Amino acid sequence: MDKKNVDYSLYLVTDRELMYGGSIEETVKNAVIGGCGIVQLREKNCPAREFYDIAIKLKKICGELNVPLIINDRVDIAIATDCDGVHIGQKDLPAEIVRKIIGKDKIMGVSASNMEKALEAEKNGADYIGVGAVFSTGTKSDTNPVSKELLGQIKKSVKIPVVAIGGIKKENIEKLYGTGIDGVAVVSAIVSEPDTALAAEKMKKAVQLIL
Ligand code: TZP
Ligand code: MG
Repeated sequence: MDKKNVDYSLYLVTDRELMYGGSIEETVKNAVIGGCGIVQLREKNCPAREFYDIAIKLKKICGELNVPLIINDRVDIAIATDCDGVHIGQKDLPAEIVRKIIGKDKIMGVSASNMEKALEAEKNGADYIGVGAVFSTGTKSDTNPVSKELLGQIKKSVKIPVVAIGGIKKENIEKLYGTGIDGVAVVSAIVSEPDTALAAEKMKKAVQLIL
């Protein structure tokens, strides 16, 4: 995996509780077949062993399909499974410490919902930033709203890729047009749909119109 060549345009974030049906392996596989270029394993309230076991299975699937697998929050699990990277938020370990732990070749994504945190994330070694919530979402409760204007300003102010997140659907994605973002990260718009591959395919087409 070359972290310089990651396709951030459609970024899948998992949540088993929101899946329409099927296994997490099938869901991820179909989402990637449908067009997701990167996958984040994000399972809240998941015991370490279970998290590890899922990560191992997804690593095989993502590896075969040639897309990076990123682990949310858990630096230990990212290292234990030798996944492609880790995604951390403002309540997780500090970015500069995570960078030291994982080394320079792994991908580190950092969530930021304001300019200060975005600039800080870049300075501390983030490879990309996740910016949101750009729309209202039922998937995560403690989100800060990010306006289209702020999203565009953040994109202009950093050199690393910016991925928008939060309530993004194929029906509202056009509202992000003109912000210059590098991609959108979605949970429910893909995993909660009955046909995962088709949902990803439609999202991919919609996102290509705004990038
Ligand atoms: N971070 C900010 S909003 C969000 C996360 C993980 C949830 C996005 O989920 P959805 O279902 O795409 O709104
Ligand atoms: Mg986190």
